[in-house]
Formats: sequence, C-alpha cells, structure tokens
Amino acid sequence: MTRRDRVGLLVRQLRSGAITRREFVRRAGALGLGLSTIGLVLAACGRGDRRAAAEQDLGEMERELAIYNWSDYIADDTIPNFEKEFGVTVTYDTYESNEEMMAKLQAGASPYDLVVPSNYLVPVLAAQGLAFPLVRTYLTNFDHLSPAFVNPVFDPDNRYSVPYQWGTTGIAYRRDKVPAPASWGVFHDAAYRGKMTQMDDQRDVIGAWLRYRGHSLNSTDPGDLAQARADAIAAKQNLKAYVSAPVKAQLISGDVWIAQLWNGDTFQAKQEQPALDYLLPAEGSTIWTDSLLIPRSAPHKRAAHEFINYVLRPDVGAAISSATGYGSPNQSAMSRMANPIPYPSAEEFRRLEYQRDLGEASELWDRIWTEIKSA
Ligand code: N2P
Repeated sequence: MTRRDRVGLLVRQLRSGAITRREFVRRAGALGLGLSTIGLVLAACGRGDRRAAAEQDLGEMERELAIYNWSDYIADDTIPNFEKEFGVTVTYDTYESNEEMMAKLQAGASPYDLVVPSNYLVPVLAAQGLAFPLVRTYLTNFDHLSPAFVNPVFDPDNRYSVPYQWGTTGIAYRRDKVPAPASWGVFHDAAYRGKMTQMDDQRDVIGAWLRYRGHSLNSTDPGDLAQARADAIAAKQNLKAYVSAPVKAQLISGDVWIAQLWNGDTFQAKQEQPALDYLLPAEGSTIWTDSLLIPRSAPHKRAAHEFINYVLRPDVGAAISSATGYGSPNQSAMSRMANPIPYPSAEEFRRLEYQRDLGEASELWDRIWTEIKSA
C-alpha cells in the first residue's frame, strides 16, 4: 500500500467509526501527517459528531466540579457564589503555564472538568481527542460575547472552547527605580543584574528573543532559534530567576525592578505598589486569548457547562476582569466595568502576534528551552 492509500484507509476507518479519533491522530501522525492536516480531517469528519452533540442531554447536574485554571485569574467570589447558587462543591487547582496544564492532561486520568488553554493549544487538544464538543443548548448566555471573539480561527464555531479572558505579555517595571525599558534588550543590561526576571515559560522567553531580532515569535527556523538561544543565555546571567505570576510579590517589595510579565498580573501588583508600570517592548510581543474548555475525560460535564454559562453572565464576567486586570471578551460585561481594558490600538496591534502551534518544531523548542534552563 502506498502512503496515500494508507491515509485514505485511515480516513475511511475514522468515518465508519472503526477507529477512535485519538487512534486516528496517533496513526496519522505515524504516517507523517502534520497536525493541521489531521485537524482538517477531524473537523470534516466531526460534523455528524456535532449534530449529535447539539442534541446531547448531559443529564442531571452533578454535585461536584473540578477546575484547573491559571493562578490569579478569577475574582474572589466567583467560585463561592457559584457553589452557593448551584449547590456544587468546586475543587480549584491552579497552574503557571500552558505546558504545566498540558502535561497533566496528556498524562491521562486527569480529574478536571474545565481547563483554560491559550488560543494555540485549543486545536492541539481537539486534534488529540482531548476536548469535549460543547453542547450549545446549555450555553444560553453565549450571545453576550463580542463578535470579535466568537468563531475564532483557532476553534471554528467555538466547537470546543469559550473565550475567558485575553491579554498581552510585556515588561513590568518599577518607575521609581529604572527608566522605562522599551526593548527586550534591557535583559542584557548588566546594570540591573539580579534585579530582573523573565517568565518561566518557553514560548514567552524564546518568543521575546525571536522578536528582539525581528523574527516571528512562532519561528521554527533553526538559525533564528540558535540566535534566540544565545540571546536568552546571555540575558540569563543578569536574571534573578525564571518566574511568571509569583514574581508579583518581588515587584511589590522591590527585590525585582524589571520583569517580563502579563498586563493583568502587573495591574494586580500595581494595586499594592503604585510605582509599577507596564509596557509593550518596541520589537513586539504576544497577545493571547485563553478559553474555557472541557476535557473529554471530564467526570462532571453538565456542571462544567453550567459554570461556563455562569461566567458568561455579564456581572460575573465583569467581576472577573475587574479583579484580574485582563480584557473581557464579553461585550455586555465591558459596559458594566468602570475601567474596561480596551482592545489594542492599531499601532499596538502592529507589534502583537498570536502564538501558533509549532508542530514538529516543538521538539527543537523543547530542547532549546532545556539548554537555556541548564546553561
Ligand atoms: C494569569 C495568567 C495569565 C494567563 N495569572 C496567560 N495566558
């Protein structure tokens, strides 16, 4: 059989239900099919699945719900209010990076009913058969979302995901200690040695150094990546640590003056330390949308839908974004907030880029990140 015949056979087996979607992904991958092609085949073969899902009855509301979210990414009363109103006990765990969350899900037997991946991971989770198709009939508040966030390229028709919050990666700095660091190059400045941090996140660290040299933060070019590795290692001697959200305490105390960080976490720290500011470096950076997604293995799918629908309420969405300092994709929520985060200006957008799945180059990125961390 030629490779083409083998692929054809696989697709027929998937269509007829002879193999599962997960098995299809595994075998298609072994035949050398790229993730985007696999995704297209799954999308085409998923239409029947979608019709079935639309009518799906998830049964009685469960009494429990397990949520796995980024740290500092919710309002204090979001969970207690949900528990009270719906009579559900929520287990709430947090993570610090997409990779940490993905590792848990891919290890299998995860107990979670909801996770919050960034845009580029939604198609990966779908292609790996790890995402449950949403039953839209439970999401009666869906229309509060801004059209700008509905039907995103990373998840056509919002089949698997509902946008939660969006934001950017930039530089948080102590205005009272240093001039505004307008370039990623500041991390090469020995004058601030020991007073700077970059995030504990391979996509954001390598991505920043790619942008620094004028490349896309999604580059898979080995030459670009070798240079980014060298730039990251040169910066490392000036860094106190690779740390993401937990750096807030050090920015507040003054142990750290300059930190690669997200806009909303900087906003949170600024409540306690007014001398903190945030900027997007001239060379550009990341914009992302994080979305609520139900893993296929979720034990409490009905309660998970109920929670998504609850977050889609304008008052709940507004409370979350007011607490976290991140942008809300919920149009009705925006109009209830005292200081909603405006969508980036055209000028800012020229410097912002969404991350994409790196496909086979993920291995090279992983290797480079390991080398940077151990350098
Ligand atoms: C909040 C984390 C922001 C999510 N602490 C980054 N995608």
